[in-house]
Amino acid sequence: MVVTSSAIRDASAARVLGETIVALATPPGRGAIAVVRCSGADARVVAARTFRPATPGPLESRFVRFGHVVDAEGCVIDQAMALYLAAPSTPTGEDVLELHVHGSPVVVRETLAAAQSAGARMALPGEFTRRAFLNGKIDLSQADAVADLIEAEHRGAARAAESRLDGTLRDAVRALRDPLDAALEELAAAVDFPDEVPAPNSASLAALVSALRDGAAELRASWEMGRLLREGLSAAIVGPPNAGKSSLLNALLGEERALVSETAGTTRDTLDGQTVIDGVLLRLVDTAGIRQTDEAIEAAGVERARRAAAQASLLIVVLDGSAPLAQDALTVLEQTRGRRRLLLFNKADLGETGWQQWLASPGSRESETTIFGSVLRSSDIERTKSALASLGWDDVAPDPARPHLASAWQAQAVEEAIAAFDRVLETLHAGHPADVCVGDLVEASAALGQLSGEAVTEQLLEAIFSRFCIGK
Ligand SMILES: Nc1nc2c(ncn2[C@@H]2O[C@H](COP(=O)(O)OP(=O)(O)OP(=O)(O)O)[C@@H](O)[C@H]2O)c(=O)[nH]1
Ligand SMILES: [Mg+2]
Repeated sequence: MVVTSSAIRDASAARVLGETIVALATPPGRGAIAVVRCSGADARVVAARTFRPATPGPLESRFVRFGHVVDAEGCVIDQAMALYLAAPSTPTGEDVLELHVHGSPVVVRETLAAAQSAGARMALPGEFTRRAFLNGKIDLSQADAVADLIEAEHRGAARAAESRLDGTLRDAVRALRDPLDAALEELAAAVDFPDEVPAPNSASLAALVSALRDGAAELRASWEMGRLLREGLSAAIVGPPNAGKSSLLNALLGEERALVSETAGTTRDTLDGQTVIDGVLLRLVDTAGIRQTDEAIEAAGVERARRAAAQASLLIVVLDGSAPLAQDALTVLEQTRGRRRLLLFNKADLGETGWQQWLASPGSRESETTIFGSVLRSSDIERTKSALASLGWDDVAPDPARPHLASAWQAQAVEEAIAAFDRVLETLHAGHPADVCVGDLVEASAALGQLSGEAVTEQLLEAIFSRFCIGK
């Protein structure tokens, strides 16, 4: 069921906003400081009962005070700094109290207990952010962005989340939804007051809907980029033994991650590493050299290599370009044909027999990304990185600042809007009057509204806020 955000806000607000919540806002464990955060109407009461300032006088909003945290009996738990923020200009829109105590698990536990005796209850996962949403501080795409920002493991993902937090996606959605809602209002008026308001012109409505559909399709296309920025790309390094696969992994990572030796069959198991190219996370997997073998452990390694290759979105096929291409090399080339792959003919410093053999073979006539070089040369590693970027993200460097979809529920909402736009266009092209389209236009508007949180289901709210940890 789709309901408006104000209805959800009213219902949920009545249910939860009365209570004051508390949680540890910093990671659990030991640290220099830990921040225990309270939000709700009674934050001031909690402050009065748990914090004793070193100098007399009440806490003032936005001023940090030094003092002691005390338990229900008035016994000192720890020295602390207290920051009080008065509603409504706070992250949650409610009164907020932060107690900065020493980062000791015991102190944290006792401070949380003191806050609970003072009237607060433990927060549920994501409840602080949920309150920010319910109080109109952020929209849903921003709430999702907060979760992404916390989860981000590299700069590209963090910058993408930040830009959505800034509202780039919300603004892009509004640019579609505002004209759509204006058209809907006009249609509704014509239906309600046929004598006073002229029926809208079908041709101009069709032109508008067609432009909105294009905008929505552009957003849909941005999902690919959003996913790339968030999850990165998996690339398996495969090839026959001794070709230089592990040397390539080390060079790309800039560290001696994998063992390298002149003995063929050095790598037995798969090895992971991560690097960032053009702001995109590349999840690399080095694998055992693929060849026919009777040796049980090596065979198991080869099996794992095949599995890693099957799961990766991109393959880096490393071959010895200096020596004649043996059967193992030809088999790997054949078995990875048709996959998104980069062919790296390595060991150029030792010769080019294998490379020339490849150039003379029919396979080389397919247009493929191919490099002849040496993983021991930094210029060739740079060429390899550029080649990976153009293979992985189609020559267009992903731009985190561009509006983009970042999760499956957003992609689904846009998909629903596009389907509704298509139905409207079909109806209009079939010559039906514009007012027949009201239902589909409402659906399109509701689908887009989900992105900004202006029309959302309880189920969706649950799905989004359950992604958070307690204390966020
Ligand atoms: N001269 C030269 N030697 C290289 C080059 N790349 C790798 N090597 C050497 O080739 C040998 C094999 O390198 P590895 O990186 O272990 O090869 P691998 O493909 O991981 O081998 P396995 O794990 O056995 O499948 C090592 O002695 C490397 O130092 C290169 O471009 N030029
Ligand atoms: Mg290796």
